[in-house]
Amino acid sequence: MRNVNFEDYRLEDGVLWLDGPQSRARLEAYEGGYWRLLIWHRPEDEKKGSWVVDAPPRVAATLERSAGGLALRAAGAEIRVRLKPFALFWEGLEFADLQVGEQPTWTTDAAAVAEALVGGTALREAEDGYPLAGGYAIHLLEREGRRYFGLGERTGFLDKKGRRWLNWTADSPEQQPGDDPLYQAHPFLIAFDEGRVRGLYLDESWKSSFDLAFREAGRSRIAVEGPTFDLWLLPGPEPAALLERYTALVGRPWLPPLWALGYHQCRWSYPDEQSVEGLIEGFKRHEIPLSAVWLDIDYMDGYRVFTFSPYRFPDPPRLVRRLAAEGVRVVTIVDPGVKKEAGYPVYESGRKIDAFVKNRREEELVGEVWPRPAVWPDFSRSEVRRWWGEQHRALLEAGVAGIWNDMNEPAAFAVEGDETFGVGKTLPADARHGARLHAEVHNLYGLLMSRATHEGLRRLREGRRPFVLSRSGFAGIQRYAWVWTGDNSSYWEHMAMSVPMLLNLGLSGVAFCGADIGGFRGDASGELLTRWTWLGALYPFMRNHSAKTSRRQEPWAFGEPWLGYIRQAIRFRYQLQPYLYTLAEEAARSGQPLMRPLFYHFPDDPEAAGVYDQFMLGPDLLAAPALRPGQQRRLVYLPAGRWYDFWTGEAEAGPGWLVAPTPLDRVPLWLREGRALPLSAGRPAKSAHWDPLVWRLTPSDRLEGQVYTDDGDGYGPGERLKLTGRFDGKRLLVSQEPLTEAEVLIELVGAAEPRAASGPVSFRRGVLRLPLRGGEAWVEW
Ligand code: MIG
Repeated sequence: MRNVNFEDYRLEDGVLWLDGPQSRARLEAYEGGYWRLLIWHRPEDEKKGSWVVDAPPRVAATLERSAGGLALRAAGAEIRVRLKPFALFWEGLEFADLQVGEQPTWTTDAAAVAEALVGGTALREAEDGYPLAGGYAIHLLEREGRRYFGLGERTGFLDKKGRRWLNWTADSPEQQPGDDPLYQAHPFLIAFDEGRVRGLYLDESWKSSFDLAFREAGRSRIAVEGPTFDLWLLPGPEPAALLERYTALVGRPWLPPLWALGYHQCRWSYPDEQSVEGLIEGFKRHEIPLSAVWLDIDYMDGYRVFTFSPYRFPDPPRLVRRLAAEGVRVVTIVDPGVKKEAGYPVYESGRKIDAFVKNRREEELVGEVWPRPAVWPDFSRSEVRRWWGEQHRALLEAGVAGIWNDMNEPAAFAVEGDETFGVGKTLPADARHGARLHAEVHNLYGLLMSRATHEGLRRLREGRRPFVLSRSGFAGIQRYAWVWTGDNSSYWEHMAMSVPMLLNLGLSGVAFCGADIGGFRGDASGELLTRWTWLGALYPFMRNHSAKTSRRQEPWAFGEPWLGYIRQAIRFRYQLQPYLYTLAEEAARSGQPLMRPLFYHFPDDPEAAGVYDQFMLGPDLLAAPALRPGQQRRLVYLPAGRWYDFWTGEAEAGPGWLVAPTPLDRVPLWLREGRALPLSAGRPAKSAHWDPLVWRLTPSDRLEGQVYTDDGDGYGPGERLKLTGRFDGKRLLVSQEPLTEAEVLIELVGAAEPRAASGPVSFRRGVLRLPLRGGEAWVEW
């Protein structure tokens, strides 16, 4: 690696251009306080575009020379640059020591790039420690007490400092605590210093790495193996502001259909019609609500995507209708691998448009995955995405409501030229996507596949919102798909790890995500499944899923007493729907995650920043799940303010730690003072016009709550209902606006028997209930 320095500079149209012997660079300012640093070498990269960024309007920066270098200002923000040795100073972050690969790998000749990047040292070194030979690297000087968050889906705890993380999507069939990378690649890092956050987004799809004070305690290193270095700097200072900015850049989720927020049941596999019907019977018999059944790979005819086995699923539309009558949807898996077989329409029509990825000799690249032999669509081309979207017609005509994209890292069991067979493979980095190398497109494969799926569903299911789940993804995946965390196991450790994993996914813009409840591999137990279902009731995506080789883990699999607790947890999920849906609408509007670490709302509380096994669900609920077998109690940290036990109404004053009991019939939850939480009666609802609507609140001097309501699907208008209240120590008065025709109830936790009230009062398990009539209700003590 050689150091990069710059010798000349000029300001042109408010953009700073830097020139040096090895590289050129540009520093641009954008509306919203963003800066973008682009470094390149090949002339054609001067115009480098982006696969995901929707750039806001550029603003002209002004330049001033100072003793230490250059000061660039735009819209109240400032960044300082030193040319030699190159350094950048921004928002308390200091970047220095910019390096370029010893043997620059970039040339205009794809074959030469492939040789250098792939055949040569780069990838091999990458495996044992990833120093990344080609490309660029920049260092970020460390500061004591700094924490790092984001980076998408990762093993480990909440703070990502002290390890190095690779961005290279990979199948990870047996996750271990130290594994990296997993299925997703999110080159988005949040640096947290004393309550203030800012973001770094490396807009590069090539393999990249973030070494966070690992090799050297004093500095971190961001490296990319491609020909350019494209870094966006995003100011906070609050986490919510940063998430809003980041998702404005890479995309926000769409408002999901309401049913997607319900409980999902999956298994590899429910292999035939009878097993699906038996499953539905089970849910009915045990009085457990259910939103969707998922069909894994065995529904297909010989793993041919977009087909049903004619023997096991002789009449899919009839099955879907029977399930619909019970309010249950069907979601089917679709893998990218297409069976290479003459006469198979998906293969034939794909070949007609030259849809498949090529090898280095420009022939169709052949490998094996579930179908053998298999070829892979090149989703980097828009005509291929369109063709792929069209293929969904067959499934949608059968009535399928959502699509599950798996194996899209892409995963392979075998590829031509490689004699070994086994899981964990991918396409060769020198495979061709048109003129591009797989090395450039690899990390985007899942994102682009989900995009094709999402856009196809939008076109083909007119007037209904798409639902797509994806295993792989890149920054911005939330625009097209929800994400689940892949093949975990039925370990208590994996349940515990799901909390920081999902929190960092949320902090990386993926608001809708979940882990397989009960664990995918291995054998669950009644207790594990109970605890996991209670935790999963708070995941943005709640799905129980298990592998072929695992013991059954449907809600009733372990009998009583577990079944009773699991039923309660799933019903509780439905009770939470109005709140979840309101948060979902906020996610679609401003990119805020549903599950948030404590520091998200309490950035100035140093104790909160370290908590990895508790979280906020939206701004109003704090959860501290039981994560250990036999657990009777656990430590809980409550940040500043008053908190009310969601179940008993008992009040606690934060900041401080308490020891809370962890009975099996609930997940420990606290309601923030002054908030009114919208709930439902706990049954699946056909629309988000909640009836009855239940406001759960605590007696505080000022109360506020909101709920988003609409048809629950489609693109009709929505409305926010607001609840406000006051309590003067004697009298509580609440009102809702606007009024609706639905029945509205008030639930007060932590209240004593009242003296008088505006309507009939009932008491149950410490909760006082009364109707809200004509938009108002009052209670007097
Ligand atoms: O090679 O479709 O992560 O959820 O059940 C395994 C079968 C392929 C991996 C997914 C898992 C799914 C399984 N798949």
